[in-house]
Amino acid sequence: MRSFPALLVALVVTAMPARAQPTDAEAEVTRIDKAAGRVTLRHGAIARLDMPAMTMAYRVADPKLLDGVAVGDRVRFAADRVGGSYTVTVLVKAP
Ligand SMILES: [Cu+2]
Repeated sequence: MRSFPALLVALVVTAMPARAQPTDAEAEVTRIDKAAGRVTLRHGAIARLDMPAMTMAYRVADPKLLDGVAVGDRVRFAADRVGGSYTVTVLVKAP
């Protein structure tokens, strides 16, 4: 059996879930709108974004971030301002 071409290996590695990335705050998911790529989070203070605790809707950088996440789940997340919209870039279930 032939070994995988290097390009295929590179594609597979790129498609694998990212390693544990730093998160900014813990939150509770209060609403998910997968079609619109939005999630509403009741979150704690986010020092890096100078944002107090609140409930707000975020865009998600990738709809796949919403896979396996349900309303009521405790999550940890990271967000950034992308094109003027607060956007969730990392979303994982809280341990
Ligand atoms: Cu907020």
